[in-house]
This record gives sequence, structure tokens and C-alpha cells, in this order.
Amino acid sequence: MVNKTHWWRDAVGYIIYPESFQDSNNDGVGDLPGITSRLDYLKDLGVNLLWICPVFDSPMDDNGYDVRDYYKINPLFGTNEDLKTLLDEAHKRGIRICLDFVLNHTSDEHPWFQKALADPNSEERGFYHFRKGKWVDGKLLPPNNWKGFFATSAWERVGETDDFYLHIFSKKMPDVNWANPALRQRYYEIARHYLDLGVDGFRLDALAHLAKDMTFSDSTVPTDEFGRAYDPSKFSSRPELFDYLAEFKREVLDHYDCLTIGEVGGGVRPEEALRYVCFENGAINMLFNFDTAWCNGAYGSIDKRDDEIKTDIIGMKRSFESWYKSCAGKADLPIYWENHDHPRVLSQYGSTAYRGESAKALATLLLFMYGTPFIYYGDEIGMSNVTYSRIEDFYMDVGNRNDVEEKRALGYSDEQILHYLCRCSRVNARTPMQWNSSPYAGFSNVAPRVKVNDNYLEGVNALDEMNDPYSIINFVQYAIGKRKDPEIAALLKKPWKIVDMNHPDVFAYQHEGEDERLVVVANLRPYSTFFGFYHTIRDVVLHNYGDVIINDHVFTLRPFECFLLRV
Ligand code: TEU
Repeated sequence: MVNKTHWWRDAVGYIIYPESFQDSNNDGVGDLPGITSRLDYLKDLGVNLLWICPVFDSPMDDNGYDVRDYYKINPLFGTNEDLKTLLDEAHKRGIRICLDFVLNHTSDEHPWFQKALADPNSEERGFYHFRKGKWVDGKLLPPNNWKGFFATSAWERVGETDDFYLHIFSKKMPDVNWANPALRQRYYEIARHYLDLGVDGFRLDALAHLAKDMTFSDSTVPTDEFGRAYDPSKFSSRPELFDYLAEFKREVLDHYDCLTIGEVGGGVRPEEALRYVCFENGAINMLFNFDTAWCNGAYGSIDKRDDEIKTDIIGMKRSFESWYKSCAGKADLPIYWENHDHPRVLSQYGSTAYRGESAKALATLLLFMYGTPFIYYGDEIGMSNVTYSRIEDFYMDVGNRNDVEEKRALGYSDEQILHYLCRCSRVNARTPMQWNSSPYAGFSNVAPRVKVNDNYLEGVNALDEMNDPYSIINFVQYAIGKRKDPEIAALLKKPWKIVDMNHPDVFAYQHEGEDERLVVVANLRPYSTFFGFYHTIRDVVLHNYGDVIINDHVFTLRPFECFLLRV
């Protein structure tokens, strides 16, 4: 075992979706040399930990989350040598890199799956979940009624046989069988390979789902119009999973000073999360959950009007508080507003009408809370959702393609579906980084695979913002610098709590030191509100308006007005 230094506790993370960050060879797709070319930008911003979404060889059915060869970099993104260069150049700048490690499933084009299909008696057949379908009234049905995350059955029939294979994501992404020790060893070998190469850790994709209910019995939750049951409990946080993770830790992770962040969706509760991440015997270091990613009622909201989408700020505060109370002192926590699976946070919780104010308020809340903050690429310049005019513009995502098919079958109009996608699609967070106002926002010299958001021509780009002293990016850079101020860094480690939990518009919290507090006050509404404040202000460390309005201990907080105060 090696001595773990927990270096991530002082890190500021940054999430990169590689195909949309920087295209270096003008094929319209971002790549590893492109990321390398932007390391100085990232260093100047102040981030020192990157989570890069998958870059391994893939047919790109799910944009890299369908891995065809774990030992080869996708030629779209570069070469294995490019990865080594990126690692070396990042480390020279004090930046560590976590790769996205997809270990719940492979591509159906992976050699393991191809062998499993070709030879039912092969070792590889046991690397996946193959089960017989059920004949009912002369019709062959899937082994059970499980529905996957991509709006389809979780089963796909194998040709004309009675066999089906399990896929909780797309049919081109067969789930692997973690109950099989030989399969687990294959993944441990892959992990060692990259850790030995110098990768600093992994974001572990869909980690909650590695163990399944191996009875494969029908779910008893209500089924949808097609008789399918969406029941993540059948493949989320199941007991056997923790045995697998303990083995992964024992055989691999304990031997490297590496960071592991599990993606643990499926509704994991904070108290359950400790089984994954607690200091005593958790197998991984942190986990991303989704409790604070959809606090505005937008999730699955195709039937809702725009005026029904409103941030439940009290609910959001309660979520952050619940995770803190469950985990503080027992486990490390990441803090993030969004990743590549969510709409842009500025459109979710901020406002394009108050782009600068709301982006700065959201950044302040993120950077001075507890745990390790992760900025999603483009949030530092206030990127927001797209306004595509065609459903087909969302088709780069298999989840959206399946969703459109299902919604059309349910009778929704294309206009309703398009409006819903513009509000909720994860494609919103996958548009090219907006570097400047040159064609294609300086991302590429050719039309990118994912259409650029046109607002790069309206100043929403890094270069224009760098030239504006009051821009979002200059605010974020300054704020990250403030995190490194020794007195503020010390206060950030003090006990944290919400201030005025029941205020419906303001998200305020504090860190309480021995003789001073660090306080964030943020109005998360596009209208003014009042906020009682009974401390003597020693220093306004950050503020996103030009002046301060406080009378008789009451702040008048203008739209998205926020402060970082020492009191
Ligand atoms: O997402 C995982 C995922 O979609 C589920 O875990 C779900 O989010 C959660 O349980 C809901 O509560 C990861 C990647 O982030 C995503 O981009 C991929 O499409 C997916 O896995 C398949 O690899």
C-alpha cells in the first residue's frame, strides 16, 4: 500500500468534454493535443485537476462511453503518445488528470462482446449478461420488464436466437458481468495500465450499476405505456457491488496515490454514500450524485410550461446540507453544478438576462462551499443552453435519439419535443468551447460535429471576456485565487452551515472560524429581494455589483447579487 496524500482536498477541478474543447487538427472534433494547447489557459484560470470524459477507442454511439478498445486512444482524439504528452505537460504545470473509466459496459464492437456472440461457450460469454427470453402467446419477450436509462427495454435479442443481452444504456453498450472474477481482473489490469502511465485517477462511470439483481426477476414498480419498468434499484448500489469495490481497492487502488470519483446515480442517499467513500473503509474517494443537478423541476418536464420551471432554492439548500451533515469529517465531497449529462447551469439556475451576475453568483456558491469544486468547461465564461431549431441537431446523443422516438410514439409533437430538448438535453452542455469570436468560436477551422452556440458572437467567449475587467472569467479567476489566500483557505476548512434556510430566494452559507466567519450570500432570483444580516462586515472579498445596499442590517439584493464576506 502507498501513503495517500489526499491531494484532491486542495484542488479546483475542471471537467472537459474532449470532443468539444479544442480541435487541433481541424476535423471538427476536439482532441488531446487541443487540450494540451490549452493547459496554460487552465493554469492561468487556477484549476489544477482535470476530469476528461472518455477518450478511448469507440464507435461513438454514446460519444465515447461505449468503449471498443481500452488500450487505444480514439483516433478522433489522437494517439496514445498524445495522452502521454498531455500527462507530462499537465504535470509540468501542476495539473493532475483523471480519466473517465467506463467499467459498467463495453461497446458491442469490443472484441470481448464479439467473441461472446460468436461462441456461446467462450470465456467472454460470461463477461456479459445473456439470458433466455420468454415465449408468451407465440411471442418472444425479453427476460424481464426492466427499462434502461435511454428510453428502451434493457434487453436486446441476439439475432434470431432465444437469447437476449442486458444493456441499461444503449443497445450498443452491453453491460459487463462484475459477478465474474475473470472479468473484474480484466478491468483491474486496465486501471493499472493507466495508473502506471501516470494518470492521477479516474472518474468511474455509472459505478452504482456494476452489480445487478442476478435473479433478473421482473420489477414490481409501475410500468410505462410499453410495459417496461424503470427501476434503478435492480441495478444500483446493490450489496454485492461493495464486495467488488473492496477487491478493486485491495488489488489496485491501494497501490497508487490516485483519486477515484464514482458516478453514483440511481438515487443514492447521503447515508448510503458512506459505504462507497467513508475514510475508514470506503473503496473510493468521492462520489458524484445528482441531488443538486435538477432542483428546478426540469427533469422529465416535457409536460411543463416554462413558467413552471423555477429553482427550489430551499430544496437545493437542504440537499447540500444533507450531504454535508452525512459526510463531513467522514468522507471527501466534490461540489459541482453540472457535468456533460445536464443542461448548462446558467440556464438551469441562472439567467441569460443576467448572464454576468448569475454566472458569478453560481461560481461563488460553488467555489466557497465545502469539498472539492469542479467547474464544468465553459461555465467560467457563462456559456448557456443552445437554441437549436431542429430536433436533428440533438441527434449526436443516442439518449436524445431514443427519447425522441419514445416521445413521438407517445403522441408529443415535434414542437413540444424540440422545446423540451432545448430545456433539458445534455447536448446543451456539449457544444464547442467558445474561445473567441472568429468562425466556430476559435474551436476549429471547420464546422464542428456539435453545432456552436451562436452567442459566441455576442461576447460569450474567453477572449472578449479576458479583455473586460468585469467579465465572468476574470471574476472566476480572481475567486479561485482567493481560495488560495491562506486565511480564506483556513476558513474554508471550518464548520459549514446554511444561513437562513427558509429564505425562498437566497442561498447563503457560512464557515465559522474561532473569531471570524466567511459568508456567501447569493440571491438566486432574477428579481430583487431582502436579506437580514446581523454581522459586522470586515471585508467584502467578492461582489458582483458596483455598490452595496445595506440599511439597518437588511441587504437589498438585486437580481443574482452575491457577496463573499469576512465578518
Ligand atoms: O451516466 C450514468 C447514468 O446515466 C445513470 O447512472 C443515471 O445518470 C443515474 O443513475 C440517474 O439517477 C454515465 C455517463 O455520465 C453518461 O454520459 C453515459 O451516457 C452513461 O453513463 C453510459 O456510459
